[in-house]
Amino acid sequence: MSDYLTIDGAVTRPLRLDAAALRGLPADQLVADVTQLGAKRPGTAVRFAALLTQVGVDPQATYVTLHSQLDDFHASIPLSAVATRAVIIFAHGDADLPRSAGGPFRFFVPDHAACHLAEIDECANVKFLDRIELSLQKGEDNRPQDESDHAKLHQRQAPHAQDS
Ligand SMILES: Nc1nc2c(c(=O)[nH]1)N[C@H]1C(S)=C(S)[C@@H](COP(=O)(O)O)O[C@H]1N2
Ligand SMILES: [Mo]
Repeated sequence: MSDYLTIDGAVTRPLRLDAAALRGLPADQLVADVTQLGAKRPGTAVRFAALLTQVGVDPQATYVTLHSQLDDFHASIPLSAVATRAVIIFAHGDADLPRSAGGPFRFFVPDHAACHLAEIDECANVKFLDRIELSLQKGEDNRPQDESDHAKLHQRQAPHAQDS
């Protein structure tokens, strides 16, 4: 059974994709090595812009909300800030992206700010991503607001994740 990524909300053609479908996209829609974009771990990604083109975004849409049902983590960020530069990491070599690296799908914004210091921060690099929702207004967002909440979030993560 494969995991799916859904893109819906203010779009013309909602989409549901698995990693195999992403692998099959033309090379110019993929980033073969995300460490080139500053990612900490190696991986292959699809350009967010390519997926936005596929779904046909409502011109009125201004926010994108990144959902992880797995750990109930959600970030809602201005679409214009990430539409052209964000990617979604979905593979590591021939394998699917492991859970330990935030897989099966992980949002990644190059040049993000430190956690909770700006709207586009490291917290917005949502792991275990299963749904990307476009909307006309800001959506669900439960990223930590201060350092104490942020520290608590890191506490509940696996030990490998506690170094950021
Ligand atoms: N689903 C989900 N994504 C998440 C988080 C989380 O708790 N859940 N934490 C965020 C924060 S605060 C950070 S610093 C990075 C940590 O990524 P890492 O585990 O790859 O170091 O993931 C971000 N994405
Ligand atoms: Mo963080």
